[in-house]
Amino acid sequence: MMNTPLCRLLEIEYPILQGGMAWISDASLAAAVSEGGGLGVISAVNTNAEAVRAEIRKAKGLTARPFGVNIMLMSPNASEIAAMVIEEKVPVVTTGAGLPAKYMAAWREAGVKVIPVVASVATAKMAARGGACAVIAEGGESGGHVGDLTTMTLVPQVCGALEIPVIAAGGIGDGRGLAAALMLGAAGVQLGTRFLLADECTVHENYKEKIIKARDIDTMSTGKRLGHPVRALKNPFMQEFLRQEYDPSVSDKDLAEAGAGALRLAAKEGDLQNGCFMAGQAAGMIHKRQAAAEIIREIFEEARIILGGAAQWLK
Ligand code: TUI
Repeated sequence: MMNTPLCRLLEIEYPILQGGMAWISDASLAAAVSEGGGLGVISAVNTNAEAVRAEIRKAKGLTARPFGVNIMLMSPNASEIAAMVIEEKVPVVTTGAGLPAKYMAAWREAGVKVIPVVASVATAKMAARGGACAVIAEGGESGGHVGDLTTMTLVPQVCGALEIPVIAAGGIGDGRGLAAALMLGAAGVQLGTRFLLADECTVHENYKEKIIKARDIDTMSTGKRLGHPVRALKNPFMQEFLRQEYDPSVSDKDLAEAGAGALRLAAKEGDLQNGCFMAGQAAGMIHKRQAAAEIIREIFEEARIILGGAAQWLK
């Protein structure tokens, strides 16, 4: 077991959150992570409030431990999902791609613990002032929608600016990453890519195989022109998207349309040509399938040894 301020805040055994991954993080994965002592998170990005409610109820049937829901604020269903999580008494909400200012009062009143993902110090400070109980500082090594800064530079700066617990995300794939994050001042970590290979993760087999085969240099980010770059594994879809991004004859609208639906094709259909296989740079260090509980246990054991030996360099 570990005991960081985040463990106490969220009532979890290990300070390890599972990232909310659109089309991927369902009740099966979230419940398995929570049962393993971390915080599982159901993604509410790709669907409407009733479908998310069904996943929440399914997760409640699989675990009595706390779990969270991730809301992507750019999603057209964000406000109905924001209301539904209160009805379902979801203990923790994480948010991405914006700040949840307009929902904060209702969530706080209902006792929901709100943990926004941030990619800069300014956004982190706004989140803390707005009543967040912790923030996830996500570096550009992460998969999906990414910010500019690296985890190594973002996390200590956010930790230096806030009083509330900071969770490090982006580029963390094992116990070395957890130990390093704690050294940077974080109270915990969030991992997405590693949990793609959890036995309980229902993503398409082709997605899992691509992660297993990925090398360090096999992700790329595209879409900066649209204001929200996305990191994913290199494949024909990503190469073509990059080509269109640099083609001035392609309008922003056409470019955005070229991206729509590609994540679903990857996650649900395993479409190797036309799918967008979002993944972080940690994909290169993730090679095996395991139960979610075993992933958490292994990360903790690795970190325990590293942290225990950390004083050896001191004279
Ligand atoms: O949200 C993510 N990662 C995601 S969302 C997603 S779904 C998607 N699908 C297709 C295209 C685009 C997205 C896939 N991956 N991570 C959390 C995150 N939030 N990263 C960066 C931010 C962020 C950015 C700006 C948070 C707050 C923010 O505030 C803006 C401001 O005004 O400062």
